[in-house]
Amino acid sequence: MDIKKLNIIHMDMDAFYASVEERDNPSLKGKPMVVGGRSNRGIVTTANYEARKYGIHSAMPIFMAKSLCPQLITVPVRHDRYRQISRQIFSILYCLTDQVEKISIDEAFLDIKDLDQDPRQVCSYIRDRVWTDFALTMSFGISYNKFLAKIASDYRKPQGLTIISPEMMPDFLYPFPLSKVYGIGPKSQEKFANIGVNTVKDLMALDQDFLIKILGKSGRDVYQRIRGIDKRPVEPNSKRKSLGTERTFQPTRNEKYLKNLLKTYAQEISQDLKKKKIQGKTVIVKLKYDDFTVHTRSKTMDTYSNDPEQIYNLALDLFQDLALDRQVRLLGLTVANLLEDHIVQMCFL
Ligand code: TTP
Ligand code: MG
Repeated sequence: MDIKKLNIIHMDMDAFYASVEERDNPSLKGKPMVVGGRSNRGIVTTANYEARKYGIHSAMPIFMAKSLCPQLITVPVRHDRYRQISRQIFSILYCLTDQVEKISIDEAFLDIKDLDQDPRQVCSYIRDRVWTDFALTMSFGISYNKFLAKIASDYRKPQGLTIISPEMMPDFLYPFPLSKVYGIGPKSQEKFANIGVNTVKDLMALDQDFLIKILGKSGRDVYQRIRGIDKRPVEPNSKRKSLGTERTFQPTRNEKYLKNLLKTYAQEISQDLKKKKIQGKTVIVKLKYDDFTVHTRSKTMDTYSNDPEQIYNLALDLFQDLALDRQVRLLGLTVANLLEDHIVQMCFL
């Protein structure tokens, strides 16, 4: 098996809110603790792993958690703090690739196809970075689609790393309870249990039409996913991909005019990037000739920049690479491959 074909990673932080609280207040470490409302009427958002040994879990009322473990410590929720740390963790992911799909505050899919690296090394890089910077741990799942990568990250926690390769399918999933299969909610689980279907292996024996009867439209997805088929791509959360400008004018071959225009563009784009606190790595020059043919040239720099000189110099190189053998009616300049300033700084520490 070619390990690089396993290009989908699912990452999930371990006991996220509780771990952030332990990090900020180390005296909580090693003691059963939940994050949740101060009053007994509140509910548990999450429990640290010590508290989980008592059977305490998310969404359980605090009074019930305390009855299971009288010495339980409860810590109030600090959403702003978790969001702040989450943003920084995601910054580390964006340093590696823009193919990041955020699923929740502590969970993401990555498609690392373009990195051309061993996924285990990518995970270990992320793990080390997050540990060094935030003293927090996470679990990873590596596979060839989203469904399996998510199942894998949940398989061994905390600090887990599980790989599901095509060779391990479908046997690997056989013992899984239906609660682990995305698309089968508690009500459907009950319906299946009534007919003696409790595991993926049991589910495998049923045909697609039957699954559709019980699960509705998602029956088809479930039928395919347990067989290792999931075509959903990693969908990066809509982030601005590029910033550019272009103008159409009276057709011309005046090199000086075009170069000046390029300089103006570079200054405008640089100002815009600086205002938005972002930097770019790729510069693209576009020319439309009088006959309406469009030619572009692009180049990626070694480092991110929003400096007007640097953008202009590279744009000029690219422009000179394009022939001025015909009249030009449009000139465009774009800076792509964008990253926020604070992420750029983190990436190159
Ligand atoms: P999860 O990733 O589901 O849980 P977790 O990170 O605490 O633990 P695990 O190691 O099993 O991944 O959720 C992430 C955070 O979201 C969690 O720390 C608290 C919050 N959360 C709630 O507020 N309510 C809930 O019901 C759940 C499940 C999570
Ligand atoms: Mg988690």
